[in-house]
Amino acid sequence: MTAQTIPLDFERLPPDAQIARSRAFWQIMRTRRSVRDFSPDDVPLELVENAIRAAAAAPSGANQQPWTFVVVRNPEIKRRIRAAAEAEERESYERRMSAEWLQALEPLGTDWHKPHLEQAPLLIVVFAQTYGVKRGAEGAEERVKHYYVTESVGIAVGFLLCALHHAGLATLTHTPNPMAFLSEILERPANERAMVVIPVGYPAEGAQVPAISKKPLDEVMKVV
Ligand code: IYR
Repeated sequence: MTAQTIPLDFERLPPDAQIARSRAFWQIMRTRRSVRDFSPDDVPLELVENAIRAAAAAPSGANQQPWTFVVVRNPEIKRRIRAAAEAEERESYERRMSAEWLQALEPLGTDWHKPHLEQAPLLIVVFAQTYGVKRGAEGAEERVKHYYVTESVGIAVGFLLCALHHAGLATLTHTPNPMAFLSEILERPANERAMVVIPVGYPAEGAQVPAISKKPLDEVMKVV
């Protein structure tokens, strides 16, 4: 069976428009920072829906789109996520993480306290579908192999962070370790594994961020 095709929807832009757009996008993205100090102001759900629509447009292995974005607005569920994350993080910071790791995190000033998990008006918890599930001929559940799951979800999370920032929202990528508690609290099925918790909202008045910088282009780009 050969693939069905449709005409590509693509507008070739004039070169100067391309330059202008590429610069404008860079100028937007260079101001993106991880925020740990959120205002309690609520976020219009449509902004989040549109950002998740953009994330879900990401390429994925065999176009299997192996992701689920759980939007948590319920304060009681946020509270439970914070409590469980802090319990794991406390164990990590006090026992599991190596001295080298703790030293690498020093410029960020992070510790096991995660008040932002409750302060932010919402959390997006991104789950990776490690395999798919379909109904077989006899109605029994069958597993469908998924390909490049981690890469696919990573790309979608990148799209999501860009979209939220572009919409004027602040985000944090939080990766409590281990993350199994998220499947329990959010009652996700056995084929899903939590990848990242993204608090979303507006920065608190006077929010501070670490004084860190990005590597210059010549350090990160090589042309051959
Ligand atoms: N997951 C912990 C530790 C942590 C690890 C890295 I690598 C970071 O860039 C930041 C934090 C936490 O969320 O605090």
